[in-house]
Amino acid sequence: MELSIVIPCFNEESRIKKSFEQIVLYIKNNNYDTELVFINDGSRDQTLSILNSLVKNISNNKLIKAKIITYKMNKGKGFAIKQGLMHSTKELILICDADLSTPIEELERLKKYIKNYDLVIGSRKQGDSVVVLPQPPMREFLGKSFSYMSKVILAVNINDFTCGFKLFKRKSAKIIADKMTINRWGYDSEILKIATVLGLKIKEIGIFWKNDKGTKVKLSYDIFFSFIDLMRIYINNKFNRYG
Ligand SMILES: Nc1nc2c(ncn2[C@@H]2O[C@H](COP(=O)(O)OP(=O)(O)O)[C@@H](O)[C@H]2O)c(=O)[nH]1
Ligand SMILES: [Mg+2]
Repeated sequence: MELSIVIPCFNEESRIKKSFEQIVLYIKNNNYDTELVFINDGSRDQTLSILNSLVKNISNNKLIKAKIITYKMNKGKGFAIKQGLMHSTKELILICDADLSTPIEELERLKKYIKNYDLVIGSRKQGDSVVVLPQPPMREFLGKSFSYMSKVILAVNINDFTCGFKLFKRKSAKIIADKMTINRWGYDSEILKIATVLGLKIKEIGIFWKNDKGTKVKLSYDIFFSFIDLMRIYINNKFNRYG
């Protein structure tokens, strides 16, 4: 299998090494021809130097290639994901969080469906989802409200919009990335709206998810702007910008 793994990183100095090692181990065990695409989104800690040395350590590995896209200003996860999708070159493209809240092995579940779909997304809201450590109650409530509003306002029939574990066929990743405009947290809903407007086939799959306490989401601020993003997506769609 040919695979790109896109990992957005913002101030991940304490989490990225462990996740990197887990991903490399998984790739070796499965013999996947893999490209790792790290986006260092204006981190203000040691993320970049840690990434540089991790990538250097695997530079002799035939199975794994890695690239780091880096810029000085923090632009947001949506912007970082867009860069990652645009710079990915393999047949299948996975986006996943740097904390591996969804363990990389869960790709095996998504992979089974990608042949028949354009986009297969991890979900914490399916019958067979396993959520070990839920998010704090307020965050979970706001997350659910956001998914519910995305579903109703954007008319997209998905239950969990914001799980950071999504698998794309290259072609769908490219057309979606080309149309993405949301730089911050509302980007998930935009991806799924674009996919729906373009008539791409989406499959939502239950995955294992374990909350990591080190979140960078600032509840009031980020959630407020996510709802503004939702309105922007709605308006973009009304003006036919995703078609
Ligand atoms: N590019 C980018 N990525 C971010 C930003 N904030 C968080 N992330 C990344 O998004 C992923 C999930 O972040 P996290 O803080 O764990 O969010 P949570 O799990 O939804 O609470 C991680 O890979 C982070 O590095 C940001 O401002 N820019
Ligand atoms: Mg997290």
